[in-house]
Amino acid sequence: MAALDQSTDVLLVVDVQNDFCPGGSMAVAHGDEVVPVINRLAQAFDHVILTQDWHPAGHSSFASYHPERDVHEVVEMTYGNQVLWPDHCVQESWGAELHKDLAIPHAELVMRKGFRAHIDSYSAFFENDHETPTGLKGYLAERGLRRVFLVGLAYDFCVRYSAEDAVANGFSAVVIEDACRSIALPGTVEDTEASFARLGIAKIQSAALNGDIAA
Ligand code: VGL
Ligand code: ZN
Repeated sequence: MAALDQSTDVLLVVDVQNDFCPGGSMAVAHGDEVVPVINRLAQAFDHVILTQDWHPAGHSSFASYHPERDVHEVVEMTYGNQVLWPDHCVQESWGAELHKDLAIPHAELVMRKGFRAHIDSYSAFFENDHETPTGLKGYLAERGLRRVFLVGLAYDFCVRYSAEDAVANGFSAVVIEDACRSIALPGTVEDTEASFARLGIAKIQSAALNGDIAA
């Protein structure tokens, strides 16, 4: 693992929100355990960006929007297949708030995504049609940020798709495994691992950056 370059490296903290932590509507097992790991890691980076899943009430990715459908069923949308989720991260709700113990005062951008009623957005770069941009690509490019370290929730959805879009758009991507937790629907973690291997997305442990964190 090459040392960090503070002018071109950025930490992308994905969706560390109440609804993805224990007690939330779409809790990821042990989701809250990433918080102290991420707080510590953030000290190693000059540049930190947070993402926030930010859905209007009645969002089309919610199972409750689809009569006769259950959570985790897959439906066909105009832009492709969409897994249906419990209502989560509704704009201005407690569940959409970032975890209260996340402590990254120097984070320079909070990128909200998933706010269009009829399209979901797993990736921090593009919505699930893979073409509607969030603006993150332009932000990184304009700031000269070229290597994206990814942490957060969930490993097999929003972290995965963000890492894939990072490399597809000319950035390099490094996923810090112990700073992520998975939703783990059948096959989703395995698919994520296979995709990372195929695309050359590096996986590291947070300890690999210990040398970059001031004692
Ligand atoms: C996520 C599914 C739906 C995530 C967000 O943050 O991984 N997954 N919305
Ligand atoms: Zn969502």
